[in-house]
Amino acid sequence: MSQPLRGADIVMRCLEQAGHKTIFALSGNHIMSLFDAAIGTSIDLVHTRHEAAAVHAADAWGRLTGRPGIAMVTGGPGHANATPALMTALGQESPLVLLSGHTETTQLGRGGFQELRQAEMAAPVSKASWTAGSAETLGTDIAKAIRIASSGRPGPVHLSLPSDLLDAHVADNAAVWPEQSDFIAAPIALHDAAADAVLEIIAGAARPLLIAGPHLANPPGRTLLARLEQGLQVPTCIMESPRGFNDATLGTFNELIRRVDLIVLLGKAFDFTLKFAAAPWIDPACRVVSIDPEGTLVERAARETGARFAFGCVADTYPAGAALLRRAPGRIVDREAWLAEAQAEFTNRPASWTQLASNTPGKLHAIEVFRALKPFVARDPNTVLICDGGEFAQWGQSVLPVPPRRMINGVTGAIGSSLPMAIASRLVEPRAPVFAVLGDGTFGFHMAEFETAARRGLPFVAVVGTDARWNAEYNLQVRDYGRDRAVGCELTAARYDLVAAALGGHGELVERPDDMAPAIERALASGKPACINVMVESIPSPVVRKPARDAVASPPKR
Ligand SMILES: Cc1ncc(C[n+]2csc(CCOP(=O)(O)OP(=O)(O)O)c2C)c(N)n1
Ligand SMILES: [Mg+2]
Repeated sequence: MSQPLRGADIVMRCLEQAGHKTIFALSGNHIMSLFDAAIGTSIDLVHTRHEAAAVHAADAWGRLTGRPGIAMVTGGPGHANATPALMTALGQESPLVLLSGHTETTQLGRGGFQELRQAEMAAPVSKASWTAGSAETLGTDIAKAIRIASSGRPGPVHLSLPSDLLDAHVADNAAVWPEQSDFIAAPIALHDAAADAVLEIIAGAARPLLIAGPHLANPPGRTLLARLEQGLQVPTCIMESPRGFNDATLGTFNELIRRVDLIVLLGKAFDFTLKFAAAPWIDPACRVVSIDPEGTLVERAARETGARFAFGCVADTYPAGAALLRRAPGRIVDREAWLAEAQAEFTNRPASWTQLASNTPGKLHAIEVFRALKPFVARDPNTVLICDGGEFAQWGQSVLPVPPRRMINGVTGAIGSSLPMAIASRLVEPRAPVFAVLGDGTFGFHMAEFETAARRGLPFVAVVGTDARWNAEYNLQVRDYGRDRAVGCELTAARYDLVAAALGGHGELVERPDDMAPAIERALASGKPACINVMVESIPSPVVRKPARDAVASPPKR
């Protein structure tokens, strides 16, 4: 009496039952059965104009909801297009599942259509990557992919789905349906004794600093950090930029970190962003604690810091934070002055910035753009702010407030994800403004997504700084090789606003500071995906130093 199901129906049913009802997709031969199986379900296929865009959208979905975003692409070239976008998600520790169609298993090794070693291709940029082996167990594959993506340090997972398995008919009673518990991994707790040991080390420090990894750059993560700051009397920050100590959001972090005598890494990978905890950036006597979901990263911190390594423990970040807070009462040293000192460094911006303005008629200084945008970002706590790209966006990251839902392209420094991310953001957040700030070069990566957004009625405001240049790289050339050897970084001051309008969105061209705020108002009121194309001076990104070097310095090499 059981109805024969296709493998594709099993996949869709499992996703639907687990509550994954939005799938960012781009069609192709190998996955048309999945499109067909979505009919009659509550699953919404949001189809994009490039496979990487589908992955970036799923990445934003994961960061904003805390549950894996789902991307679905075809095999071979579709998978090859999607794979690079996994790197951004891996760096930002964002949960997502990439489902890629795949050559029929019967054609493997025989020159099958679009045959490609897909699992191997995605492996270096994902937490796990494999090819489904039977139609009956597709449901448990889906559950496992979701479980791995969301457990421990979140991240992207890839699962290839051979098209013959998707087309195969499976008797309902032959299918292995996953249990609810198959979708969730049990968290790794920080045990009381370990929490007490960490608290004791913190109590013995004069100037401790807790540094969190990118997966805490979301509302629950920021809330946890605020509670830890008060409950442990330790300043906290998130390091999620490839600029490391020069992250424009962190003010004069360079000055602060020099004075720190204990770094507590909470789910923060020990890596180049920390300058490997080396002198002169960090006091050679500064001790290090690592609490991390991955044993290999605790081990790396221990090996890199040697005798300065004070303690290490494998634990998931949220339960670890909760355990520290639970055990803190009675074990805490009051550090009001140190907390205020750290806060002053984080919020430190050169006083001279209030005077900064454009010297070029018809062009704005980046800071003039963000001065105008600032009140719009601050207006609603649910606002989503996405910062993407080179020098222009760095000014945004240092001038704009950080709403709980701020996303940056992240540790990998990979530019180009912001327009697809804005699409996913609007699907998650129906009302509050969604802003993306990006450079003109970066705009080109996924500008066709304006068509996706307009087609789906998903308004957002993209503020594009057009300096007719890949300016971040141009600045590296000027610094390292000299102005006369700058090559290959020039663009044109193209009318990206007209591109947005042509694709069904709203366009604004801004050439004077006074026109910025009204353009934002009109863009928000348009109810469409909008591009505010701002002609800007080509200037280096800000590096905040104090007090003598209170100036715009050249960017660090990336
Ligand atoms: C995927 C990827 N390609 C290339 C780079 C190198 N890169 C970093 S910033 C940048 C320039 C960005 O130009 P634009 O978006 O115009 O911003 P601007 O620096 O001009 O403000 C480039 C090419 C990168 N980080 N990621
Ligand atoms: Mg540019």
